[in-house]
Amino acid sequence: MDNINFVTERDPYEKEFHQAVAEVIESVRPVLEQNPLYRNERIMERVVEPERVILFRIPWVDDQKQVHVNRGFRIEMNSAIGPYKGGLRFHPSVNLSILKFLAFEQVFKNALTSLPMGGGKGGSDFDPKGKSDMEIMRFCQSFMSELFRHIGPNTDVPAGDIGVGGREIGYLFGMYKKLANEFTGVLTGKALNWGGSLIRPEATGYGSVYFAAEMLTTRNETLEGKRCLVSGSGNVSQYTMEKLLHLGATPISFSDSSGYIYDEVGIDREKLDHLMYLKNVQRGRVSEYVENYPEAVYVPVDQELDHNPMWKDHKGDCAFPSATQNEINEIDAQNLVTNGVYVVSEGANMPTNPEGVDIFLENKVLYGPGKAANAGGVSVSGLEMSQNSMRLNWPREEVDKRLKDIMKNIHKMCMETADQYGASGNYVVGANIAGFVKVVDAMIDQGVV
Ligand code: NDP
Ligand code: 2IT
Repeated sequence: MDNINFVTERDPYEKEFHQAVAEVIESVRPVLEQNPLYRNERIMERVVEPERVILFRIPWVDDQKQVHVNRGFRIEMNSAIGPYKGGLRFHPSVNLSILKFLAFEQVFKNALTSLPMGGGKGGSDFDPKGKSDMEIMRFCQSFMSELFRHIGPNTDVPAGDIGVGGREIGYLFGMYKKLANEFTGVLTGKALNWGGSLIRPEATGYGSVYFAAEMLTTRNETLEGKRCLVSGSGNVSQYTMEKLLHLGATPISFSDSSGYIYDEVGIDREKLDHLMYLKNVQRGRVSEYVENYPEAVYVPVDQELDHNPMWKDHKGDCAFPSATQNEINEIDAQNLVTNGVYVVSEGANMPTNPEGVDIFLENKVLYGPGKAANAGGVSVSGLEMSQNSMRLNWPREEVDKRLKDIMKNIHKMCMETADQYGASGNYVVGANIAGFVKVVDAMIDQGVV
């Protein structure tokens, strides 16, 4: 039970899921060795098996009256410490393996927040790119017309992820409310005037920067003056850049799946506002940025290359991978180290492959793995759930302070746990063990169910 074979044999095609499980198994091996109870209770076998997987048909009609069929999923992974909680991803690459890896990571991430949330993830292989608002609405309504019977404010509370932002949460919520005949906090990431929380849109990016700042304090440094490579250009990336600016750092890049922008002199407030308009209102591509800022360069990236030139061709101090899984392989990790990067805070989920992680650790990079560094998003989702239950709204300063405190606490917990297991400075070991122990102890308390 403490090697990955039993998982790969059972589900041979789920390679992203294997990757996520293998990392946790590796980290928690000393814990299993010290606690025979975990082995006797078959805890590893239990924790890798989702409590429930829901798979459904999503038929919808496009603007040309053509019928399409997509596939919908919800992985209800683990409810030992609270209702299932985690985002929905709409992207053509979505499949069972990707959602199981995300749900598995979510279980331990949510445990680290110290809020009462279990783990889940869902979504569809639907591609929102190029779709009209009405097509998005019809798709979301069809998706929710099946999902609604499986979720609820005390059962399973979805939110956004890639391809699911404020617009989609609105359409999903409207359909849920109609079908359930109930106005309730069943989704997070809602707009402010109908139950959303201040700081939720900002939370993942802000949290990832707060985590980087905490890691830097261990070397008596701050983010002030640091040059930061950021990837992605969506929700997480944008608010990562915003918080970097607040703290006196200089973001110098961002990207999408077609290529990246490098802006040598830095992306300032005005440029970031323009990017936010370009992405969130015009729903354009990052290549269009150079039309307004010709001093920046746009570099198209061939996804088939064995490395990403954004991580190779530019010097920096910090990297904030905030696009998607496995965007940094071992070549990229080595290139980053060679270019002087010594802080990596993962806004995305599992953006670095295992060989890349080893390179960061061998080179003493301050490396914050996604399940710790990007936990700010789901933390403020948890705070949105609390506000919904109390039927009140906290002011911006209050939510931001709570977010900052949670990120500090996660950092401390990871550090202390790593120290305790002889792996000082290794946030991967710290995060995996701290999250794992909390969840599996709750499972044991609750019996074999
Ligand atoms: P968005 O949809 O807002 O943005 C996604 C960004 O990543 C886009 O720039 C997109 O480019 C790029 N991207 C997506 N897929 C790929 C791919 N296969 N190759 C290259 N680039 C890609 O999503 P978010 O910002 O919300 O999510 C980004 C990451 O952060 C994900 O890993 C997500 O799981 C994680 N995360 C998100 C949280 C949240 O609260 N939203 C919380 C914690 C983690 P393009 O437009 O070309 O597709
Ligand atoms: O990966 C993640 O933590 C998210 N997409 C956010 C989940 C949430 O429930 O806010």
